Order: sequence, then C-alpha cells, then structure tokens
Amino acid sequence: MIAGNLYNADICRLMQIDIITVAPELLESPFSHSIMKRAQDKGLLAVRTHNLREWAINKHGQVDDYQYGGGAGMVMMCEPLANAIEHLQKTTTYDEIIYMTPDGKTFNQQTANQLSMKENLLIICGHYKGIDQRIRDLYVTLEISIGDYVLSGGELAAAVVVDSIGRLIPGVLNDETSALFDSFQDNLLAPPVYTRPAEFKGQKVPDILLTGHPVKIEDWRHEQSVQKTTERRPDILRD
Ligand code: 6GU
Repeated sequence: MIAGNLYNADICRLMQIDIITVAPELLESPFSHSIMKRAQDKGLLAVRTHNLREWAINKHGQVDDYQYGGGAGMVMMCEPLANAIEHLQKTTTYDEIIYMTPDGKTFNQQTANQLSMKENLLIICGHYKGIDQRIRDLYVTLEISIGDYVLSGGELAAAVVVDSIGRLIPGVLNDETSALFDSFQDNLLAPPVYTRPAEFKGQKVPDILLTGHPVKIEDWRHEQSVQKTTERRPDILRD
C-alpha cells in the first residue's frame, strides 16, 4: 500500500499534549476510548497528564492559598505551577501554553483546526478561583473557555479541547469518520442522517437518499444544511 506508507511517513507526525492538573483521574477515561485511544495507539497523539501535587510547596500537598485582598475561594499558587511548567519545558518546547478558564477566548472549530497543526501543547487546568495572574502573564500564551457557563475545574474542558483537536490530526480519522463534513467545518451545521430500516414507526427515510444519485443527494444535503443553519445558527451562516 504505497499511499498508506506515504501518508504515514510524510504527513503524519506525533502530536504531544501535556496536561497539568490536580485531578488526573478526571482525564483518564476520555482519552482511553474510541477515536482518542486509536489516535494514541497509532502513534499520532500522546496525551500525558501531570499531577500538580508533585510540585506542591509542602508535604501536605498544598498547591493553593487564600487570595490577597480577601474574598471566598482559593487561588492556585505560583510556585507549584511555575515549577511544573519549567520542569516540562526542559524536555519540550511548547507551541502554545494554554490555560483553561471560563474568562478565556471561546473555543470553536477554527481554533481546533489551528491547534491540530501544532506539535507540542501544554494545557493547564485551573480549579477553585483560578490560578495566580502572574502565571498567566509569565507563561500562558492562549486562554480558552469552552462556553458561557462555569465548570468546577478545567479538566472536562481540556478533555473537550483535546478530543476536538485529536480527531483532526492527519491519519486519526478514516474516510468513514472523516472530519471534512462535520458541522462547523464549512460554517454549516451537518445535514440529517439515516440508516436502516427505510421506514420506522411510520417515519420514512427521505426518498432522495434511496435514489443512488450522488449529485442530487449532495444538493439535498447542502440544502438541508443551509436550512438548518438558517433556523438554528444564523450567526455562523456566511454567503
Ligand atoms: Cl475552560 N474552565 C472552567 N472552569 N469552566 C469553564 C470553562 C473552562 N469553559 C467554560 N466553562
């Protein structure tokens, strides 16, 4: 299989994603199944989690402290984070150091596409009130939120981001799972899809899909996409 060899040797490379977290267990399952597992098994993606407590300031595993100026909620301290980041930087040069935070830039497919072309990413998951501002100023190059709601920590958000990036790495998806026709990839939502049986509880699969006419089917799908996007997401619709 010449094409396969070419593909693997020339296009595919390893993407490494390091994640600093106080809750590595939260990140185990999302990367151990399905497409993320396949990406790692194929040697296209390596996700490594690092427990911030390994860089705790004392034997109690402390990584957070009260905030200056008062107020409820702890802040993740500078030293453990700086030491963790600098330890990882000894062996890896990161293209981006990403901080997961609800006040970051809202994540979307465009950012996923851009990040999928990087080689080494470091993701910092925040907890409590977040991390000391000086870590953001000194090390962080990109701040990402996954939407306008608050999660109790950055881990689930990091899992979302890594999943969306990982599936875009060349060689991870095959024709059947291709990302080319995903919702958002062309600023359109995906059209409806159907499988057997041709009739279910009186509901029929649209006739056009049974015609075997690829051009007409493609037109129909595009039309459905435009209609759905107009109804649901006029904000993303472009000419
Ligand atoms: Cl990245 N972190 C947290 N804690 N909450 C969020 C978020 C991130 N994105 C949306 N809500």
